[in-house]
Amino acid sequence: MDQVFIYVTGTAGSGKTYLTKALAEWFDLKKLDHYVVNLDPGADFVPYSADLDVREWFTLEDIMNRYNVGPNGAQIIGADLVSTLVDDIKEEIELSSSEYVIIDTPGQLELFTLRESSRILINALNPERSVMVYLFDPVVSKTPSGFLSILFMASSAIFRLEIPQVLALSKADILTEGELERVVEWSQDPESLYDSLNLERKTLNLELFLMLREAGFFRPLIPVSAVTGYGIEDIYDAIQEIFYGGDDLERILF
Ligand SMILES: Nc1nc2c(ncn2[C@@H]2O[C@H](COP(=O)(O)OP(=O)(O)OP(=O)(O)O)[C@@H](O)[C@H]2O)c(=O)[nH]1
Ligand SMILES: [Mg+2]
Repeated sequence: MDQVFIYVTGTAGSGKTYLTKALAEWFDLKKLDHYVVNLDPGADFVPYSADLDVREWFTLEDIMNRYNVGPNGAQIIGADLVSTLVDDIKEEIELSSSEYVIIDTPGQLELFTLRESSRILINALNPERSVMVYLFDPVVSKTPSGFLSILFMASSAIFRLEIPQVLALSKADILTEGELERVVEWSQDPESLYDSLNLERKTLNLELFLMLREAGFFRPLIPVSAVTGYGIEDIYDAIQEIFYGGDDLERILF
């Protein structure tokens, strides 16, 4: 049986770690065998029990001391060091034989989406059976230009990692019902976003909008809350749809 690798990604503080916990709890509840990986060497605390934790090899502090760099430099070195551990990581995960592997990625999005080490890891584990859940920060997403910027970042992650993506609106519990509906509508009906952007009167935004729409980057956002558990099952369903729904992966990746 092929394992499914779920990479939880998104900008700093968007809720990756708590979504990882919520997904793991949901899999527990449904008695679905799963394995949880923390790839963030800078995490002070993780609220789930990690089956594999990069901090077993090194922490951000170790790197700062050893290479005499600050926290940002250490994050970059940490991301690159992960690529040297790929064989160990792969071996441990394969030993588990869990069907689902949930991977919590480092704080800053660009560390995971832009560095070559992520590609090395994804390719070593199984690029054909990988999906990224991309979290939209709710506070940024509730303005039209904020939404567009995040969609742009999510789209750039597809270019870099070349794996299918499930878009989720995190911390849905902190938005009002009206805000939630509006943001979800923007993702489902690009014209409604165009109208909202038009009110902001920023030409560059409209250009970016047209480019993303033409390229087919608009996909429905799944609202989720790691606090209430809302939407977690929808994420699972979307992942199932990608791997078992009979859709051609080429089509999902354009
Ligand atoms: N209200 C609410 N708060 C949340 C939710 N998910 C996460 N948070 C809070 O948001 C903050 C950041 O959540 P994390 O899960 O640590 O975010 P992250 O993306 O892993 O953060 P970094 O790894 O530091 O980039 C924490 O204080 C969480 O308690 C949610 O669904 N609802
Ligand atoms: Mg985190």
